[in-house]
Amino acid sequence: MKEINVLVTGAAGQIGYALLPRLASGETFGSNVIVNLRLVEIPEVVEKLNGTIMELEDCGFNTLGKVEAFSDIYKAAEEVDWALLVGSIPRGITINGKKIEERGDLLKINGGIFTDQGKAIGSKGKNNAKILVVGNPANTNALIGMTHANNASQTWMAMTALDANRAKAQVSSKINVPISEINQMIIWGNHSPTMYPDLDNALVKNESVSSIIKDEGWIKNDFLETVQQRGKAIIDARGASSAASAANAAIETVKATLTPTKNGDCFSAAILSDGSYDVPEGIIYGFPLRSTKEGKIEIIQGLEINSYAKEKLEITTRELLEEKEAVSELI
Ligand code: NAX
Repeated sequence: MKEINVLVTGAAGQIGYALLPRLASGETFGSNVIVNLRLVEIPEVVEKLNGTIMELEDCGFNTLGKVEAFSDIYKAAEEVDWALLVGSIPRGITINGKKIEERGDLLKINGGIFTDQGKAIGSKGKNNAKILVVGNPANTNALIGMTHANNASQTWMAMTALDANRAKAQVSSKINVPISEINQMIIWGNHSPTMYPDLDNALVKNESVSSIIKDEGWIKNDFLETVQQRGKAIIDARGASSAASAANAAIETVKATLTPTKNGDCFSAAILSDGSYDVPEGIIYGFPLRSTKEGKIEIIQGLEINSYAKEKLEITTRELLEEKEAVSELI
């Protein structure tokens, strides 16, 4: 059987807990692929992974290979095919007596983590490895990691699939169609409240979702705000951030890259801008993506962006350029 090596950082965290069994079970990479898991945690937490490893063993998955715990990212990154970078420092944590509240401080601290992770994956990971950054601020973390990886054969992405799923769920209940009938749900820009979920290009049976809904007020206000603020609403309701749905979105992103995308659909993730849709090059930006039969990931071209959407794309672009500026010493 084929074997692959999958690295997961933040493996003892809540997303990690929901993610690991699904990576190991055969659901993600297929029932004929052995998955070796390389779990990474900070030194203070790495011991806890022994419990996670015992649980994974006790699941009895046929497709689970070797599971190892690391606190050294350079050792963990050896020969990895996939890296799911979930670990990061949350806002509000106290480091060296200082409470980290400012977005700028958070960007720099997490940026520091992604510098080393990038170097490790770029130098030790396999050529053609794929990297999905989940830890926030995901887009800018991915930019830092990719810069330090300096390995053009590898593909760095930041996760926006959870936002796309949240948008689909809202549309599904608004117009009473099954989620499976909603295609081409694009999340443009940053994984932050400036993201733009695009209902003009989203399709149900090849018809634009916005023209089916015919309720501009709902689209521009209720829908947009619900999707943009969904992460906060979940924290307020359950006292912890999204975990099962975030893990699910990570699994779906991996699967989307492994299966050719059907015509009239896309998957959502942020990748390095090549200037498509007038987005400046050099930022990691949410685009409509397709994976090809050859396993390449491409930005779907030629979609129409109306003037309202253009404004929204510019807002999220501006935020990403500001984030890039805030971490300029790291890239
Ligand atoms: P947890 O706090 O439960 O777990 C994070 C884990 O990462 C901890 O165990 C911590 O020890 C570990 N960690 C920190 N620094 C590390 C490093 N340098 N190397 C390895 N491990 C490290 O957070 P969890 O709820 O699992 O969320 C993880 C990240 O996902 C957060 O940054 C969160 O903001 C982000 N999210 C991103 C989403 C997205 O759609 N892109 C949605 C969900 C989630 O909010």
